[in-house]
Amino acid sequence: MHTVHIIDVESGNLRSLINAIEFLGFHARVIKSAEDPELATATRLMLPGVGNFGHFVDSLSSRGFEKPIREYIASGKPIMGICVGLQAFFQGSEESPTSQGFKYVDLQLAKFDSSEKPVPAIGWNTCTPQEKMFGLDPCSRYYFVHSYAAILDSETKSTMANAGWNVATAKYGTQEYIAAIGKDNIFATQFHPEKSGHAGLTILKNFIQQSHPVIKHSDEEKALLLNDYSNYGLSRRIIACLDVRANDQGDLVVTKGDQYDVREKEDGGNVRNLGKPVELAKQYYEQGADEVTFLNITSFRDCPLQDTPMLDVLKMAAKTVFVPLTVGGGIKDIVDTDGTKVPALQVAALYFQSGADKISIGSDAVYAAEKFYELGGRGDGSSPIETISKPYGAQAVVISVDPKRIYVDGPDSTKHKTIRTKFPNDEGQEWCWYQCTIKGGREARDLGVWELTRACEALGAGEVLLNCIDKDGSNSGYDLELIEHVKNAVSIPVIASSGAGVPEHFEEAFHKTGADACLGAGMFHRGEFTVADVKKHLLASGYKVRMDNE
Ligand code: 1PR
Repeated sequence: MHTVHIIDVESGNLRSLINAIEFLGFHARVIKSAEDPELATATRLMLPGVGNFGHFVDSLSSRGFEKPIREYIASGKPIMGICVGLQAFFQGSEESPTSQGFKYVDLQLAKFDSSEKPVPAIGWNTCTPQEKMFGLDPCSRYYFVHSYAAILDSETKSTMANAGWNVATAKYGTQEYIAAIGKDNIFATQFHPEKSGHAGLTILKNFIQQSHPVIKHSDEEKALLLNDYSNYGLSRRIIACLDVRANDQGDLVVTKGDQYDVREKEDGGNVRNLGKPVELAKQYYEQGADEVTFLNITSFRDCPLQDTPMLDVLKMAAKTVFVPLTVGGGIKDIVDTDGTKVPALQVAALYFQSGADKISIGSDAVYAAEKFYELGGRGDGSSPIETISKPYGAQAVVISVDPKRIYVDGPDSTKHKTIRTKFPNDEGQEWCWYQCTIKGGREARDLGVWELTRACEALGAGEVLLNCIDKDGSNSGYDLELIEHVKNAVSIPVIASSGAGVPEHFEEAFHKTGADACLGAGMFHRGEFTVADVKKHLLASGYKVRMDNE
C-alpha cells in the first residue's frame, strides 16, 4: 500500500486531504520539517496550499523546503500540487509581486477580472483535459476556490505547449485559465480534489496509483453534464445548513427555528431535535450537497475554547464528507476558562485544522462594519475578517448576515439604503431597508445590510451567507428582493438562505436573482425533500448542477 507524504507549511486545511487519502485506503504522512528524513524516501509527494501565494511560497523557502522539493522532482518521483500548490510551480503571481515561485512553468498568475463576475471564483467548474491527466473527466465538476489563476490566451497556450506541458483548461466567465498541468512526474490541479466529492477522490486515487483511465460518456450524459458556460461556467451550488446547539439534555443536535425560534411550540418548549450533526452532514453529502455549513447557534454565550463542541463535529464530519465545510458561530476573540485571551485568528485556525474550509462570522462582522464607518471607511487591521483573511485568503472568510426588513415611508425617511418593494406592508408602506442584527437576531443594530456587506467586502470577506429572519423556516421561498439588493451591493458571491420549502424555490432564486448558491435547512431535515430532489429539479429545468455519481 502506498504512503503519501504531504508537505505542511501550516497553510489551511490539510485535514481534509489526509482524510481523503485515508478514506481511499492509503497511508498519509505529514512532513512539517525540511529535515524530516522521510522526505528523501517518499514515493508520492503532495504539495497542497491555500490562501495567499506569497505567504505559501515564502513559507516553503523560509522553512528550507525548496531544495528538497527540487531534488525530489529531479529524482523523477511523482509530485502533485493542489491549488496554491499548483501556483507554486509558476514564476510568480500578481498577488504577491515580491515573492518567487519555483519557475517550472514560465508564466505569471493574474487576478480574475472582477468587472464581469464574482471574484474569488468559488464553485464547481468543469475542465477540458489533454490526455494522460489521471482520468480528469470533462463531464465531472471539480471544486475551485481562488482569485488568481494562470490565464490563457494564444501566447500562453503556446508557451505551455512548447514547454511540453499537458494542460486541462477551464473557463470562468470569459476568461480561460489553467485547471491542471502535467509533465513527466509533475501533476497539479488548481481545484481541490479532496473537496470535489467522488470525482475528486478518483483523481487522487489515480495519481497515487499513477493510472490514466480513459473516460467515456454517452451522448445523453454529455448533453446533461457538459458545461454550457451559463453562470460563468459554475454549476448552481446547493448548500445544506445545520444549525447546531445543545438541547436541554445536553446533547449536541441539529435544530431549526421559525424566525430563529428553535423551541417547540408545544411539548414543554424543548429545543427542536432534528438529528445528529455528523450523521446528517454525511447524509447530505451522499445526496449531492455541494457544501455543508455548520452554525453554532448558541455562540453568543460564553464559549471557552476547550468546550467548543463544533471542533469535534467538524473533525468527525470531515472524515466522510469530501465537499467544502463551513463553520460559523463564535469566530471571535474569546477569553478561555483560565483567563487566556484567544484571538479570533487562533479560533479560526483550530477550525481550519479540524477540517473547515471556510469560517463564517456573524456578530463580529457587524461590529467590524460599524468600526469601519467610524474610521471613515477603513479598517484598522484588528477585526477577525481582516486578521483571518490575510493569512487564509478572502475565500475562507464568509460573513453570515441576519437581517430583518424594516418598512419606511420613503428613501428620505432613513439614512439606510432602501429598496422599493413589491410587497407593501399593512400600512401601505412601499419602501424598506434591511436591518442587521447580532447574537442570532437577538439585538438589532443601526446598520443596514447594504452598508454591512460593502464594508465587510472592503475588509476582506470573500462571501456572504445571506439569511433572512422574516423568511427563516417559513417554507415560503427566499426573499428575492433582499438577494438582489445585496448582489447589487457587492461583487463577492452571495449565498441565498432562509425560506426554501420546495425545489422550485431554488429554481426561482437562480432564475430571478443573481444568487451564487442557495442554502436549505428545514426542508432537508424534515425529510420533505432530499438535496438530490432539488438537483434533479434544477437539471430538468435547464440548470447545470453537479451530479457526482459513484
Ligand atoms: O454571531 O458569529 O457567533 O454567529 C452565529 C451564527 O448562528 C450566525 O451565522 C447566525 O446566523 C446563526 N444563528 C444564531 N441563532 C440562530 C437561530 O436560528 N436561532 N441560525 C442562527 C441562523 C439561519 C440559517 C438557516 C436558514 C435556512 N439560522 O442557518 O439554516 O435560515 O433555514 P430554512 O431553509 O429552514 O428556512 P456569530
